[in-house]
Amino acid sequence: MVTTARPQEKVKISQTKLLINNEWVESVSGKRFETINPATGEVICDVAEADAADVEKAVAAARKAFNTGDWPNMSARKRGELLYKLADLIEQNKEELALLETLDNGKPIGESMTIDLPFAIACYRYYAGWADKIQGKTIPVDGPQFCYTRHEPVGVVGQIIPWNFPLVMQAWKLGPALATGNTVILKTAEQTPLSALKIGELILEAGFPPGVVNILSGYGPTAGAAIAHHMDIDKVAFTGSTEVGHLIMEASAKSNLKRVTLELGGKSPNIVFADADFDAAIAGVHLGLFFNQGQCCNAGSRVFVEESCYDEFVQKCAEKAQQRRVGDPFDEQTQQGPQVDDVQFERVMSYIESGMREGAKVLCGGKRVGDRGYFIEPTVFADVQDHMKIAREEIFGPVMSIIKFKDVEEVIQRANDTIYGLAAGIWTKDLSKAHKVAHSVRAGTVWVNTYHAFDVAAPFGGFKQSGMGRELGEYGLQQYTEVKTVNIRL
Ligand code: TXE
Repeated sequence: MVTTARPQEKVKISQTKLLINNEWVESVSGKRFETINPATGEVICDVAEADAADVEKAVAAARKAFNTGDWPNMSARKRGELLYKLADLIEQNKEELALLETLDNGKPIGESMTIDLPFAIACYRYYAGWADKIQGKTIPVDGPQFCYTRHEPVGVVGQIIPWNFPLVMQAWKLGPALATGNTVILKTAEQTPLSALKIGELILEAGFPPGVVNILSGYGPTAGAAIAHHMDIDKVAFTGSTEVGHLIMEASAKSNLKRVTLELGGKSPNIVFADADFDAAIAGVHLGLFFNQGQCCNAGSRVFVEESCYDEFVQKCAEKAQQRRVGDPFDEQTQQGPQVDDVQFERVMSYIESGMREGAKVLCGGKRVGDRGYFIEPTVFADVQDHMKIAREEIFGPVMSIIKFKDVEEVIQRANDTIYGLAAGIWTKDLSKAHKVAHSVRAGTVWVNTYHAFDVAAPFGGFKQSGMGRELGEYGLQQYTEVKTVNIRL
């Protein structure tokens, strides 16, 4: 049952303009676009719509701030203090931000409050701590020479983020970029511009100098493409679809060879061996797929289950999915809200139809919930075959595909038979087996007897077409610095 949300009554929207050079401005074109509440399909408000002309203005501000403003002269420790201050301000405004996030994205308020906000805050604090610890090396070269390296900021950075974790993605991008001394043009996803604008207000309140952070709401083919093609942007960091990831690389190649980091799609295997803790595996597989309405790049979307426990496991998965509480994201009991928009809703429904057409067995779900908003029943397919579309393509919705396997070697080979390589899960009590599979799966993160276990200190990113580069942790910093070698004849 979907109850009607009355979110507008609870949420304050204080900002809808673009943030350029520490000023809130309308777009050059004067255009605005609507952002929709996915729980109802109603318009929340409209926001200024950036395109190439606004990107131009933002790049000029970011370039000035990088070359001549207060930013390059600021001590690294002071940069860290600004990031700590921003984290504190986010914490003070936690509830307002969580409400905005739930309104614009549709994720359950309980998750916005206990997962997204704490994770974003932790990320700013983590990178605040790194700001004055970015160090090069002294290198023992031959001859009477003194050689050392400096890790200098890359420069003006364009960051393009998706809608599935708007605040968290903003933190993953801004935290390391600012800690290392870059200036930023951040473009949010057109589905979810609101929480980032509130962060913009807090960035001003914290006291970041003009031009250091510029925030643009806008569409991909206009504002996003202008960033990717810009001749004066030194690096672009992108999170989104693999399809657009290809376009970003191409734009870099055709423009100024700007540095590119990509965090893209996935079709991650979550492998359950018969010797696993059965209940823990059921819970882990459920969370691995259904968390965040299934809208996770690292979702465990191919559930491989060993033959000897397959029938019982499949039945328990369906029972658990049926118990999932779908509904008003502002209700604290809700576990699953709507998909983010009509496009994603249609896309997920078409994958469900394709699974049925190709002969997978629907154990539960498969239909829309209610008659307004973009809610989909938690859906479980069993007897999925490797060649089926639902086993090969990223669905990005609450649709679990369960696949049977016989032994370790076979499942490793099948788990790796994908263009993606973002994450993997393994459920077993056998330590040797866990290590063997963990080392054999071609994925950027492997979780053993857990799933979605993120930490700001642990790197995350993809093998193969799931991306390039790593975010989070110390590894994430490397993507935001250039190494300079200084060699002095003594
Ligand atoms: O992604 P897009 P969409 C996957 C998921 C989903 C599918 C499509 O499978 O169903 O992608 O989602 C900007 N130049 N992921 O259409 O288009 C866009 O404005 C520059 C996985 O939302 O890739 C937004 O800011 N930028 C994923 C961002 O790219 C462009 C998260 C993501 O949008 C652009 C989201 C262009 N030509 C979707 N076109 C993950 N890895 O977590 C679009 N954008």
